[in-house]
Amino acid sequence: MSEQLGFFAASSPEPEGLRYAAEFVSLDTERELIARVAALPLQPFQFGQYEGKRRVASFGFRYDYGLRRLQDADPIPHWLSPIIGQVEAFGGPPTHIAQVLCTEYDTGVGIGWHRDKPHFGRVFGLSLGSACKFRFRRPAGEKWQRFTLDAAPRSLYMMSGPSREAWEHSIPAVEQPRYSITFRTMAEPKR
Ligand SMILES: O=C(O)CCC(=O)C(=O)O
Repeated sequence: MSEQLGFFAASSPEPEGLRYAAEFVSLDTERELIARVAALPLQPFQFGQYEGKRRVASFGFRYDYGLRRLQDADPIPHWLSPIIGQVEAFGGPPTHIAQVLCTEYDTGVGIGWHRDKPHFGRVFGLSLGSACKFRFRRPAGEKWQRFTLDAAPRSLYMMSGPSREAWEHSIPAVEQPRYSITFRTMAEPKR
């Protein structure tokens, strides 16, 4: 766990494999990335026959909930290259980002409890525009063990190991518009 994560944690114990970096990008970069994401042809998140309220654009791959498999998506745009370089450096070698999801949350929109699809490996999330409560839970007997990360704008989180595989995560309705860019590696083949 990073020292910064301990500082921002609202409850404990924190999920193993979770790392957090405050001020991962500058205010100028945040403004630029928000403008880029807002200009994308964002579409309501499709969950089989259901539509989520958040609006998204996938690059590299997208998970099709109807077909239950990964599909190719548009290539990752060049404007994301510098930030991907930064994320890969944060992850350390041999981090290779293969999938990117850009998301827009309007005020009052969140994301329900889930774990990311097993096709993906580590998950990195850049928060832009406003803060959110990034909640974690995992079963503990008949109850849930819970943890909340206050994800500040311009911060990056990384989920790996148990924080990614054993804990679910969710974001309650945001109080101000929020954008996020999620960067994913592919899962390593099982031996
Ligand atoms: O917006 C975020 O930081 C999280 C997004 C997320 O959990 C997802 O798209 O699966």
